[in-house]
Order: sequence, then structure tokens, then C-alpha cells
Amino acid sequence: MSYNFTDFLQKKNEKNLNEMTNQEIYYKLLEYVKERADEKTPNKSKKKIYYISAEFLIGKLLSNNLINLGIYKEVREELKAAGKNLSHIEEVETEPSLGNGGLGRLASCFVDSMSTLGINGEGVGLNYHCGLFKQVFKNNEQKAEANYWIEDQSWLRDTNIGYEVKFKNFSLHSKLKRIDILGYEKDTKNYLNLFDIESIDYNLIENGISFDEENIEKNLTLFLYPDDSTKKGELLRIYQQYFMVSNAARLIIAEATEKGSNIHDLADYAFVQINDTHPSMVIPELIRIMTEEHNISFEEATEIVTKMTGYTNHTILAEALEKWPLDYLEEVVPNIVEIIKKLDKVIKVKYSDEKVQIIDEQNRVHMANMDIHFSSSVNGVAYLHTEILKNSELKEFYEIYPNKFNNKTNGITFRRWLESCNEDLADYLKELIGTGYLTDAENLKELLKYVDDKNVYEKLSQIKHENKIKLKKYLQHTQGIVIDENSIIDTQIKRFHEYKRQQMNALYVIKKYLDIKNGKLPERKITVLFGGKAAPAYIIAQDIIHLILCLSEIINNDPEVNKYLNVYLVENYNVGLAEKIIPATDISEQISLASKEASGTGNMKFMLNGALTLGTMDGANVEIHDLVGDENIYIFGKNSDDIIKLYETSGYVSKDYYKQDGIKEVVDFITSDKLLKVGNKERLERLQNELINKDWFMTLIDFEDYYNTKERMFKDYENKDLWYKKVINNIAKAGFFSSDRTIEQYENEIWKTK
Ligand code: Z15
Repeated sequence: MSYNFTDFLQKKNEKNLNEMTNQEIYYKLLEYVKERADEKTPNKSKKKIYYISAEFLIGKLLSNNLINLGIYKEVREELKAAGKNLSHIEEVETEPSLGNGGLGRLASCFVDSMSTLGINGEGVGLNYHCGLFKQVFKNNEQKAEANYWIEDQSWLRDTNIGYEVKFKNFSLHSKLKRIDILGYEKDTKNYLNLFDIESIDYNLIENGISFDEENIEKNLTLFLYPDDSTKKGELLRIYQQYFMVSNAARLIIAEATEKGSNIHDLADYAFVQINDTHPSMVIPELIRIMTEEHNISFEEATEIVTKMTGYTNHTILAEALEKWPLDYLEEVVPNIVEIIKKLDKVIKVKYSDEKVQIIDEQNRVHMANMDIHFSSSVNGVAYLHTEILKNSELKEFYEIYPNKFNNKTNGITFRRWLESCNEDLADYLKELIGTGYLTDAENLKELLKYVDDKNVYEKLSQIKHENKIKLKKYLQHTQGIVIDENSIIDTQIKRFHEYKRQQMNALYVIKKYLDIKNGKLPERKITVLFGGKAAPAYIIAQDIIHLILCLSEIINNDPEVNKYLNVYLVENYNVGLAEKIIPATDISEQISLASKEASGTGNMKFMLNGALTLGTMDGANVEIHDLVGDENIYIFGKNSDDIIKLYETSGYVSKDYYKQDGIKEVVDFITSDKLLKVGNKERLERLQNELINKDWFMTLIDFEDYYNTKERMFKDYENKDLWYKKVINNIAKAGFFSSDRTIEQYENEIWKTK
């Protein structure tokens, strides 16, 4: 049988475990896991999936790999016997933040599920040397620092695979690095393929995350773009995208040829899933290679590529849909501009509607439009989102291609988001219903036989309490924050964006503060936790962070208030922090303006870990509501039809809401003396002005309902039986949100590798 970690150390003539530092042990575990991963064989099938994505927010890999190898507990016991603590060793690992948020984390859950299901499907992306910036707070503001993650030893493996990528003014040689993606207790594995350039120049970094943007040959993979949703037409991004897809196209063709493809039949060997528009240039690039190098006609190449690609849309925010000026593309990759123009002609001949054109009247290339015309599948990421795409945002396309449109509601991997992050809950669930839920998540429904069992309520509440204590210790140790484990924990963790409405939660905090000052005291102490980064170029998002940090300073230091209310914004929110915060949370804030959050995936993680959702009818919240029923979720606010109508008629005037009793005093507080004393006048005034005179994401329209619904939640929390009955219902129904289910749907309805 296989050898354990101690055997491995002996074989390598290492010191005894008890003589090693945590750091040394971490690096030896890394080697050991890699050796164990070598025993697995890559999945095989004629057709292979290439999930191309500019982001893979993989998070730390040690514990996940140990779990997937089925040796987590065994290793922990070996370490324990030598007086070592696995959770301290996990702290040594640097987190690879190769993604901004939901889209990147989704890609990582998907590669985990593809491996677990034994699907021959791999990720393809870029090996950024600095991941998403490290967030630090100074003077109640966010500062961005470079975030290196690659060390001499890491999960990356070198390969001798590399290709030449031609840009207008120079060529670059790539080299492929790989990370093993182990399925849960499988003998097979897949790779995450991350392309890199041959030499990176760290000296190009100037200050924080600013760097010399000229020297593309030395900086192409230096940084992950920090903009989530608001994309500016920067050349470097085009360089990155083309580098990624040109390498992907080469890899696809090489692997297919190896298996016997004559390229005319490439669609039998490969399917490309395009994750948002960032990899869209793969379409013209594949057509280019086929026509220029394989003697295939433009018509045939187009047909093949259309058959072998699918596009996933992740947003309806217009500003997030990439539109590259033709000049920019001309300057970077003239070779594919020719192809794009030809594709555009094909469409112009067929359709006169300006909305469906690839190149618009201002000579901008609409990447999504190209994807929709020249791929065989277009999917949204939650039921409501796909409906909005079909019926409003992409209506004109839906009329042309009704059969291309389909929905794939997002999911999360339960191995990381339950088994690994909430071991006590996972173990307890196993006691109640066995281990089946780990590979067939629908088994969680068996929990329903315990909905009325008070012993189960008691145990679940104990586990939550323990998780709060663990979070408290961790935050105290790493950030100097001391949370109260006896308080109700109310959490909003996600990127800062106006549509996600952290500002509405901040207004709630102000109202609660004023309530307390006026003698209206909560029954139990409330801890409001925020976490998230704001794109450095997104001023209002920075202002919202500033407001929260100022509120936190005032409230946590006010002895009249801090007995009842604490507010914290954790620094440098990332996957690792999410894994600690989610299991300790009671209230999951999912309060985006209806119609704006495509899906959300944090909502699913909280539900699975025994928090109740306070949310709008948006994204996947709608499906959570359908599954658990009205009585097990707290829904408030206007619905998406109302909101879409308001936008169409310009019917929302924030000032009308501002003037109302109960709202005015709260908004006015943003520029009160109290706040100005700790804050920056310009930022606070700008934010207040935005709320009163613009409020594009309609914070004020939902504020009253939000406040009242939250109050009802606090009241219900005091009735433990009532609360935990809802919690059990949520966990039991969370099976639908396993990314295994999502990937099975992609496989059965789009990819068809089997
Ligand atoms: C991103 O993380 C998402 C959409 C985008 O257009 C970009 Cl650029 C980044 C998110 C959505 O906002 C979120 O609702 C969704 O759950 C996630 O993608 C995964 O689909």
C-alpha cells in the first residue's frame, strides 16, 4: 500500500518531524503531495474540454490536496504525534490570488469538479507573478501593495511545452507551467495550465502596484488586472488576452494532432469554454491558424470553431462587457484584426440591426457579440440572469439563436467549502447521514429527517459557536481585531461595488448606532463584518471603504455603543479569510440591487455552512428562495422586473427617498462632525452627494425594507429552535449548489465528452 508522510521523510533521509520547523514541514508536505499526485494518471477521452479563463482564484492548495488524496486526517495525526499542528503549517502557504472574485473562484471550483467527475477537462490561463493586490488600510483608506506568491518551491510544475506568440512589433516565447488538479478520491487527475513568458523583470514594479507598462516583453504576466467589472481599454490587457488564447490554441491543436486529428475534425477532439469575454480572441485565433497553417478555407474554419466553442456570460453591467477599439487591436495583434473584420462582414451581410454587429459605428469590437455569433452555446450563470439575457440584454440575439441560449446555475465545490473549511460541521453531518454527500450532494436532503430534532439544533449551534471562537482567535492573532463570540455575526464579504450595495449596509450601521444612542438597544450584541477589495481606479468604491472604516473607528471606540454593536472591515479579504469567516457567520448579506448580480456564489457557501440569507430577489438568491421556501430566507426589496422598468423609464429619483423620515438623518450623518473628525471630507462629501443626487444602484429605494427585515431576523435569532430549524433546511437544500451538479450539466448539455 501507499506510504505515509513519515515514511516519505525517512526515505528522503530527513530530520524527524519534531525537529522540523513549520516552514520546513510545509515544504516537505508540498513535495510529498506532489509525489503522491504523480501516481495519478491524467484523464483520457477523445474529446477534451479547455476551460479558458483569465482568472483562477485557486486559494491555498495544501489542505485541499490532502483532502482530495484522502489523507488529511492521517497527516494531521502524524503531525500531532510529533507535537505539530497542521493548521499552523497551513499558515505557511502563500495564497495564489490569480483572480479578482466570483468569476475566478468559479473557474477553480469547476476544475476541481471536472477532476472529481473524471471528466477530461483542464483550465487554461496565465501565470501572473503578482496576484490581486494586497490590501492594507492606512488613515481609514485602502492602499494597494504588490502581492507576490511564487516561491522557490510551489505547486507549479515546469514543463518543456512552449510556443511562439507573434505580436505586431515583437514575438514572445511562452513556457507552460502546470498545477495538478486532483479529483476527490480519484486515481485520475487533470492540469491547470498556466502560460508564462520566459523572463519577468520585477524591477519594473515602481511603487505599490504601479509599474512600467511599456516593456511588455518583460511584464506581460507580471500582474493580474485589478479591475473587476470596470475594464478600461488598456493595451496590456489585450496583450495578456492574446498571449493567453494564442497559447491555448496551440496547445489544443498540438494535443488533438497527437491523438490523430487532421484539424478538419478538430471539433471531435476539443471543446473550448470561454469564461466571459476575456478569452474571446480564441475564436479568431483558431480560425487564423487553421486558414494560414492548415490550408482550411475561411468558411470551413469558421464552422469548425463555432462548433467547438461555448461562451459564458457573467454580467449584464454594460460597462463590464469588453469593447476593444479596433485601433488598439491593430496596434497589438494585426493578424487577427483581419479575421475579425471578415467575421464582422459575414454578420453585416446577414443582419442590419446595429445591436448585433461585431464592429460598431465607432469602430469598437464587441467581444461578446463575436462570441454569440461564432460559438454554439451561450449561457448565463443563474436562472434569473439567463432570463434577463434572453428577454432584455441580449434579446436581439435570442431572437436569432433561440437554441444557443441556456442556463447553467453556478455552484461551489463542497470539498473546499464544507469539508475543508468547516471540519466540525462536516464530521457532524457524516454522523447524521454518512459520507455520501461528498460525491452526491443531493444526499444532504437526508438531513430533513432531523428538522424537528432539538438535539440537532443544539449541536449545530455549538459548532457555530466553536467556529466563532476559532475566527476570533485568528483575527485577534493576525489583525488585532477582537470579535465577541457571543454576538450575532452578520457578514458581507465580496468585492466592493455600488451594485452590491455595501453602502446600504453601512447606512444600516449608522441607523443602528443612532438607535443605540437614542436608547433603543438591541437584544443581543451585533457584529457586522465586512471584507472586500475595491478596484484601485473605482473612486466611489474606495469612498465606501472609507466610510466603513470611519464608522468602525467611531463605533468600536464608543463605550456607550460598543457593548451592543461592533463593526469591522477585515483587511485583505481573500479565499483563506473566506474559509474562516463563512463557518462563523449567522447572517449572510446578499443585498445587490435586483437584476444586477448575475449569480453570486458566496450566497451558496454561507447557506451550506449554516447561515441564513438576508437578500434581494437577485442572482442565485432566487433559486435559494425557491429551494428553501419563504419561511427559511429573509427576502426584501424591489424585484428585478420593477427595477428594469425603473431604469427604462428613468423613474427613480433618489432625492425623493432621501427626504423621507428615517432616511435623511442617516444619510446626513455621513458628513456629521463625528465622521469628519476621523475621515476625509472630500471622500465623505462625494459619497453623500452620490447617494442624494444619483444613487444609480438605488440604495435608498430598498433601505426601509432592508432595515425592517434585518430587525425581524435579529428577533428570530433569539428563538433558537426557530432559527436552527431554518438553518437545517438551508443545509439540507444546499446540494443543488454543488459545482459537481453544474459541471454535470455543462457535460451533458454542452460538452458531451463522454
Ligand atoms: C466577476 O467576478 C463576475 C462577473 C464579471 O463580469 C466579472 Cl468581470 C467578474 C462575477 C459575477 O459578478 C457574479 O455574480 C458571479 O457569481 C460570478 O462572476 C461567477 O459567475
